[in-house]
Amino acid sequence: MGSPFEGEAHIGRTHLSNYFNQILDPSIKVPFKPYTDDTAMTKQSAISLIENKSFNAQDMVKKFANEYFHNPKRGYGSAIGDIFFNLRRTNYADPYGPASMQFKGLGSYGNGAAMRVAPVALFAYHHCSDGDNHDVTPIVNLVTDASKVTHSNKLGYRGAILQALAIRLALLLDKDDFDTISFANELIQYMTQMEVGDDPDDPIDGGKSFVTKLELVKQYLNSTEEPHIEEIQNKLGVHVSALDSVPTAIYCFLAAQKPLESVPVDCKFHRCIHYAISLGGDTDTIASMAGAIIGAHMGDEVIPNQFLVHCEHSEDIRKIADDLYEASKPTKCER
Ligand code: F2R
Ligand code: MG
Ligand code: MG
Ligand code: MG
Repeated sequence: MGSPFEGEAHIGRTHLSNYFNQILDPSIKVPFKPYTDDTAMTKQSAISLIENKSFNAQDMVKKFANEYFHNPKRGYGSAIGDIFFNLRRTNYADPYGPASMQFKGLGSYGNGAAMRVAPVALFAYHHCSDGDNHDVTPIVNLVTDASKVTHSNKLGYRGAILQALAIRLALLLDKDDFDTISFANELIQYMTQMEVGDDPDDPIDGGKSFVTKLELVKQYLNSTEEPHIEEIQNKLGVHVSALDSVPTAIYCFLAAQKPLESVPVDCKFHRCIHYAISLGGDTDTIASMAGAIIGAHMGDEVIPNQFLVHCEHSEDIRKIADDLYEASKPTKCER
């Protein structure tokens, strides 16, 4: 739903309200929304977990590559295609090799691992819970492995871990009432542990911190006034890097828990997606990540049916979600 606005810096309020009004009005015929790389890779992550009943790196990258070669025109990141070409050329011998060599060995810090992580997070939550919902080690390990096949830069895979931990927390929350600041604080605690030992003077990524971004999220939540869009664009970020988009998606989920002056909409799910798109920039990805978190929190029954009828393959995706639930029935987690 966010894809028609991807890359736009300013999206007019009336323009966006009209977009949603048309989607919600069954009598108006509007163009069907094809899914982009975000959904393409989310689908294939889920299908691989379903077929293998576990994470299989080689199978998952093969599925990503097959989907990409079937239709490469779904707005993929400009570097990720090289990974698929190299994997296919080497017959998928080393599923982590091509990603680790990108960007002169630094790896991608794009948000591509975070944007597709929902099935991995849901699978780990259900499959590896082992009666202990406090231990996040299984989910962190599984997400790291599933991310590094394309995103070996620590900012890339940590963004996926943060998104997965937000999905896990959203599943654990009370549906009607929860404290948004405590939610942010819990994520800050996990990311602080992860960032221990980072060199603040590292010439490449020194000082780049998810904790700093989450502190900003807290500041916005504590403020009585809604932050200006320019403030969010410039400080929190609305870009293709995981650092400049995952905390923003989490903020959209948390901000949408209360009425928003800029998005006067009663349905929380709609408010969240609408708000995420209104920020501009990487609209399809930020909206889909915010949607994954609010979906985990509220369940699929809150998604307006009129949204679903406009989205390509929404019926297939519902079936994949049910199959994922079955395939992830709890066992003791092995790793
Ligand atoms: N790519 C887009 N949108 C732009 C064009 C879409 C348009 N609709 C069209 O087709 O005309 N969207 C998608 O890309 C994002 C996910 O990207 P992903 O999977 O992380 O890809 P990639 O290529 O690995 O990283 C994205 C870019 O980030 C920069 N970058 C990453 N790591 C870097 C590093 N270590 N050094 C320097 N730059 C780095 C590069 O520019 C990468 O190309 C989502 O928005 C998805 O919707
Ligand atoms: Mg996309
Ligand atoms: Mg994944
Ligand atoms: Mg995008």
